[in-house]
Amino acid sequence: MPDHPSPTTPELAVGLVGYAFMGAVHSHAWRTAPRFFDLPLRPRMRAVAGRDAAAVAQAASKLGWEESVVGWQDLVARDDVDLVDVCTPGNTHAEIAIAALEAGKHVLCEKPLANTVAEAEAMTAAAEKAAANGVLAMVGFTYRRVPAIQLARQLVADGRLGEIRQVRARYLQDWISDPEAPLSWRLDASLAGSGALGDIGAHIIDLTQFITGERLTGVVGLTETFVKERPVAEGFSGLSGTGSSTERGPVTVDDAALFLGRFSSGAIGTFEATRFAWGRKNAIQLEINGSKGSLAFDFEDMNVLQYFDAEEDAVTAGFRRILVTEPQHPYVEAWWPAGHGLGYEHAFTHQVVDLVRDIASGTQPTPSFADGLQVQRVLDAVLRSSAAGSTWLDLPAS
Ligand code: 4PW
Repeated sequence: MPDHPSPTTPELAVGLVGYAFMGAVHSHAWRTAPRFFDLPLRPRMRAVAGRDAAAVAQAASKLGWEESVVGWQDLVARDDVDLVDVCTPGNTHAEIAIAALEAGKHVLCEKPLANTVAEAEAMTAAAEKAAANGVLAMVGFTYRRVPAIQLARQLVADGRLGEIRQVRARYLQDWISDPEAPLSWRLDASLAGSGALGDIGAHIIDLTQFITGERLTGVVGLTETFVKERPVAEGFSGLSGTGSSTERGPVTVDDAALFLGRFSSGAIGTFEATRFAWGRKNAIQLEINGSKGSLAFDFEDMNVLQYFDAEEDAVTAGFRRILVTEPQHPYVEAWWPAGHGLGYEHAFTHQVVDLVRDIASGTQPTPSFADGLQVQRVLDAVLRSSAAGSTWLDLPAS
């Protein structure tokens, strides 16, 4: 049996910055992608960078990186790294990504692209300059790579929904519903930029635009912070952790964000992002109504896409539950037999597959930093609209 991937396939040496929840799932993706997909470049998990020498060394061994490095600067400066994968809080994205691009490294950057529009503009300018030299950048709106989401986009593009009229998008989690849940970096505006809005609302902005092929042209927003102070966190892993009982600190981001939006086609949408929806763990619920039918998706049942065809006989018409696990469905052929289903981590693997293929062929990966900047403008407008008492704000055409 030949080795897979073949040792003669040229290498793509990867350096990861950050090794918490996102760093772990990205590590899994880099390790898994070449084992299930034929790739033109062989990802090599060269080094992971972090601030604490002992912790980053332990992460390297646990997650499968050859070496650990203290400080992202040393990683970016290395000649034996071709791509820098940025999995740190948003306040560091611009500095790391721009330095990496200037050093001639391809970049994969977690979402939202940045904490401010100005940072996202600087990153996009750096990415556009680097692209002229064949150095490519992608922002990690990973849920695009869920097979059911890809299928939804295909159905819309094929005209199966007709003219898009309404979009209903909710991203619901509950991990801070308890007022004693500790302060994570995700609740600190200086690190995260915004709260539920940027962390999870950014995904539904990207997803609805991706599926419909439209851009938001204006929004009106309403945000709220229900719990203003929380125990200072001692340790955080994923979305849970412990807090000290004595010291408390301020929550400086939105706990929940609602907004209305208008799309370039004239379609209208409602959006909701919250981490206070008890019982909803990672519910990305999308519903799209067109002149000829509807689509519905819920990430908590992520292998399913619901499709209603309004042209069917009314007597038997109804939402069709499409199990998106057939080999003909996007990405699925590389995995398991029909019906065996994929999970959260597979979308990250698909993201790596597409990025590696684009780098090998010199194609601009999507979503690009320019796409990330456009989402950042929407986030910024929602916050500004809310602060101004929920007034309508138009977005620049881009
Ligand atoms: O999809 C979400 C992410 O973008 C995850 O549920 C957690 O929130 C981790 O980061 C964000």
